[in-house]
Amino acid sequence: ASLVAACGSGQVGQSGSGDTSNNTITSKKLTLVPGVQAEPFYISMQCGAQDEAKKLGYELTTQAPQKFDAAMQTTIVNALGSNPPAALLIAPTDDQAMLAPIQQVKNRGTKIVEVDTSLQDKSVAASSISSDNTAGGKLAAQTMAKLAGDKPGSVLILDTIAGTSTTAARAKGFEDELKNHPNLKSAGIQFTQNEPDQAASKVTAALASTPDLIGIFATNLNTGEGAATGLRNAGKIGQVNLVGFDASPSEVDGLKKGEYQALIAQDPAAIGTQGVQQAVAALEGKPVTRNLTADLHSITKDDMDANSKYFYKQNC
Ligand code: T6T
Repeated sequence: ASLVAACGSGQVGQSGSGDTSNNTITSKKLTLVPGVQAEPFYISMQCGAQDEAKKLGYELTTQAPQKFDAAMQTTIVNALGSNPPAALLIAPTDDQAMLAPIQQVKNRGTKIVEVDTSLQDKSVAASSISSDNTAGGKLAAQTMAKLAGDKPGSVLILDTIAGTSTTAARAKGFEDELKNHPNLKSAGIQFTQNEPDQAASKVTAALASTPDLIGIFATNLNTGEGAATGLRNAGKIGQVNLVGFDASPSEVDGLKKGEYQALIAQDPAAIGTQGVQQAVAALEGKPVTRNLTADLHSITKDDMDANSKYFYKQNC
């Protein structure tokens, strides 16, 4: 586990754990635990969260696991125990395995806000902020159908790791929407462990086993980067439509080069901003909204210049 320093500042003072009498810690300390370190989606989220925390007079630190991995994230969450923050903003890497460690932090008086991913158990967080991932999957399928025109063919879905709430919802939204486009057949969902190399191998295998493969839906930036590699290796760039999720610098570069035909961009900075707002509302006894959704945007090469505000950042 390591501290993400990409966005600078955000160091906390040694404020004590505060008064836990009415089960709320009264320090001004917020901690953000993203899914993984040094990734443009979470860096952009951190930038939004840090700015908002500063504006509202709170101190936000970020501690991110080296990999998108529940065991690594658990170690970080458990280590908060000795000096728990007033609120924890977290993107749970597993919708079940992260329940016990997060619940333990909550039991010590910390308010819990889910950002991006969420737990299956909806009783733990005070608020959850994410994209409407099911709608994002549907939007990806509609985009894919438009790209394919009337041409019939099969479409492969690349998911990340079982238990990731966001990408599971995107895959389901995509498959459900495919039913409205009878020309397109699902070639199934493949898990990639969120590793670009595995995504590339799954694409190589699908090209061999599915001669009518017409499109690939990559449910996040790592699956997208791997899919682009797989298509490049097979000389199939532009012949098989690649619709990706997210808008990392490398995906945006791929869109420009024609490796991707479309990207569904999230607004991670808004997720971070709203996460802090809800955490502070919970701490200050103000009304809290249980579920908030951030906007999504489908971007193609033709409109990418007009949509550059949705591209993710490498640093704040
Ligand atoms: O797509 C984002 C995030 O929404 C998802 O939960 C995990 O993957 C990303 O971080 C991109 O890699």
